[in-house]
Amino acid sequence: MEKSRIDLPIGVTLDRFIKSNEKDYPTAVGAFSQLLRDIALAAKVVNRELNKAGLVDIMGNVGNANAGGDEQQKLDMLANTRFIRALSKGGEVCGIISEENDSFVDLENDGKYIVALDPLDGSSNIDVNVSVGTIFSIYKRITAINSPLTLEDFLQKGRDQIASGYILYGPSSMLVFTTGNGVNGFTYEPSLGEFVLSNPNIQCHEDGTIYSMNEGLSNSISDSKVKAFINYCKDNEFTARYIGSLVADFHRNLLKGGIYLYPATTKYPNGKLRLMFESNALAFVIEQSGGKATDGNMDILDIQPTSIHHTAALYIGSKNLVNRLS
Ligand code: P6P
Repeated sequence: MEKSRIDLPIGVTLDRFIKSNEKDYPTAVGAFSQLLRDIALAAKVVNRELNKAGLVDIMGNVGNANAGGDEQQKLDMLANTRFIRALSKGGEVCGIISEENDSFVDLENDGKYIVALDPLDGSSNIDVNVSVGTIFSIYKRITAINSPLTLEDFLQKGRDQIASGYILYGPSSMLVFTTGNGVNGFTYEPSLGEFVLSNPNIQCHEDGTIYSMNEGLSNSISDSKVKAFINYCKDNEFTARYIGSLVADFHRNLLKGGIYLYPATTKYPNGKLRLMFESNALAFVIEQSGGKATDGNMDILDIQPTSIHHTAALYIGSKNLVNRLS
């Protein structure tokens, strides 16, 4: 007989999950756990603002562009402020780089961690009520605590991340992250104000029949491997799905199998997507779930960033599909 709701457990909250997995981080138990909680808190605040975006004067753009050339939306700036404020108050993070800031933000504290952040990815979709996301990476600082932060602390390879993940603000909002011990997904329960474990130990299918690319750019792509791959997808009647929000496309492909492609184009000869704010975090998640992420030549996680706003081509998702492009 089906269990009544009375008998059903609430489930494993993020707090309980972090506490029960602290053994994975004996050297950083309290600080690291608190940092994850600070990210979850900021995500709840941003989620609340997004849910009422159509009702308050928070839509549209602020009239200038970020370092990557993207038109900054009002909600980009709100999300950026909320995450920086939550991490600053939490005290575990000493420095932040963000897609919305030209240079690094020194929080002037003795925290051990560095955070790289895309506070609101896909934000051009907000005005039309399409899912958007936050992407984050966590690194350990390199320079001595209480010494001045330098670019060395921030220009770290993705392989050096100690954790990464994303929040997907969709029909339901989810927090998906890895600390190097697999990938777990938590669904936000607004009536409780809790992220509850809903997708334990996510595994990415080795194969898939979904491809996500802006095919309107096809004539400005010179890479013959990409052209051949798109033809392969069409010859095999793959499903084309492109939302225009990397987090939403990535999450679907993570759960169902598939590949997201953003090659080098005439407009973006070094690729559009930001290594430090988008690709590294998702590459860590996809590798931890059994998938793969490259720029067409090497693993994303092995790329040495040359600047905070370093861009690269991105092919990410099911291992056997990404291998066709590498
Ligand atoms: P295009 C959003 O700006 C973003 O970084 C990703 O979320 C998205 O997949 C991509 O760019 C969309 O780019 O050139 O297809 O509009």
